[in-house]
Amino acid sequence: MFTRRRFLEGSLGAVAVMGGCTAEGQNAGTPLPIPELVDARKQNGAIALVAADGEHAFVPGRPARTYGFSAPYLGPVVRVHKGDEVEFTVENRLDRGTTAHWHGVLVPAALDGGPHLLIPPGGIWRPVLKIDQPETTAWYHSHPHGDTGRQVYRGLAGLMIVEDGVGERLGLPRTYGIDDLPIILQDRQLDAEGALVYNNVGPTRMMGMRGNTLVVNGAISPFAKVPRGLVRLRLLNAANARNFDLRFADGRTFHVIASDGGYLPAPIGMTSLIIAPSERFEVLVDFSDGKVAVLETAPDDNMMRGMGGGMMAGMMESVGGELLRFEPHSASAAATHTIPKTLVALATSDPERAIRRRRVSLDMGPAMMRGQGAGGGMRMGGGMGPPMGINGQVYDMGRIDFAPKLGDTEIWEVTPNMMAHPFHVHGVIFNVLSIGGKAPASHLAGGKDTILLNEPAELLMTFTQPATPNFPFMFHCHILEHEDGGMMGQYTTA
Ligand SMILES: [Cu+2]
Repeated sequence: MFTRRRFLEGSLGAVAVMGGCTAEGQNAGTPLPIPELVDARKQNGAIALVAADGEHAFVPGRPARTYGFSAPYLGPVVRVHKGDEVEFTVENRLDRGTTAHWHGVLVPAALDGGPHLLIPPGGIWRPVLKIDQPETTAWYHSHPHGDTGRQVYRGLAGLMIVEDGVGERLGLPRTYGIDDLPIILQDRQLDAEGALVYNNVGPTRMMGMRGNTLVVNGAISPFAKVPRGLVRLRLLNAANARNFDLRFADGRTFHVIASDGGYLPAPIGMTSLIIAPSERFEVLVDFSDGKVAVLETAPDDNMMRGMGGGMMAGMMESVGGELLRFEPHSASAAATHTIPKTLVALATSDPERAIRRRRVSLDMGPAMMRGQGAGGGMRMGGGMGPPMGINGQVYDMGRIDFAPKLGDTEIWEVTPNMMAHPFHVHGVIFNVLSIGGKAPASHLAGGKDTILLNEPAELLMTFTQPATPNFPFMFHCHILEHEDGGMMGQYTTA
């Protein structure tokens, strides 16, 4: 269905011909790039990140202008440990303001790297993060209001690993770059010269920036040599807008062991997995049979409905095909062959503890045009085009939308409009009580910070991190063009 040939024809034909290197069967391909691992404990608890311009060749020999954190594109994998204090130094060598948001890391809002913590060009930001949460895969990315989509698209993102020793005790694969692999999934629009194309108008504005080319850790259709045994993939969807619908070409079962907030109670065998922008899943894949295995994605069918949405959807890229090929070594035996039967019991959260319910409507199109709510209506969000908002209101850095108290437990009833939206809340790990009136699928039943919603959902959350009017937490759609367009709100816990 999604053969390599079709992928090349569908998404890369022009570039491939010009590159002259992709005749089927002749191209050894690109090795999967493995970002540098920076472990805070090996750096005396101090980690430096420099946001700067770079050059990165998505298509070999055709460098594109990019951004990166201490790298030409993307950034190092940063490993931190529960109980430690880590001093970050984030330097901005770009010609415009940026931020570094620690997505999925529970820290006070004044250290969270949201839009209120803009680092001006030439500036340096030094947050000290106290790491206090269970083992998980998080990430970091820039988050300046109105420019997040463009900056992340250019490369300002990286993976972050929080460790507390549980994975080691469970005997999970943990040799970085060997049987523990960072897998950063993105799509990019490349022109005939291999350069990045970005726009935020028309259909892109409405449905988010999508691309004609699938990339993994910045490489097109790379391969990874893996040991014959269990390999752990830390999957991150760092695309601006598209969902990936993952499966192996041979239909093999893989086991989901963790989501955004950490481990699930037990591994869940699956043959396909949808991962929305900013979600993370850790999966175990068994390569003991020694056969080459191809990870691929179906095209993304999350497009706008109604009001000309169908016509606009037809103008959008929706690429499916090969993401990454795994080639097991015949000589290399893996350290791990056994999938644990159980992992970590879920932290029980009792809906009875909730002291209030809030309604959150993710609005675009008619809901915004009608001007529901004060300050909504035709007011423009960031960028060009019709406004987007939450509860009828375009995001405003000076307005606090919700003000729960520290320690409160609440249920948020979140309703998506016009299309599915990946909803993200800063400063909490929440539990999904229901989606469309039903309990969530078991791989979505653990701690989450982002959930893809095509139907109304109930999210249960307890506020443990301080947030003030000067430094509030964000909640928003993680389709970055929706966020930049105003589909974002903010809350305090003072
Ligand atoms: Cu959205």
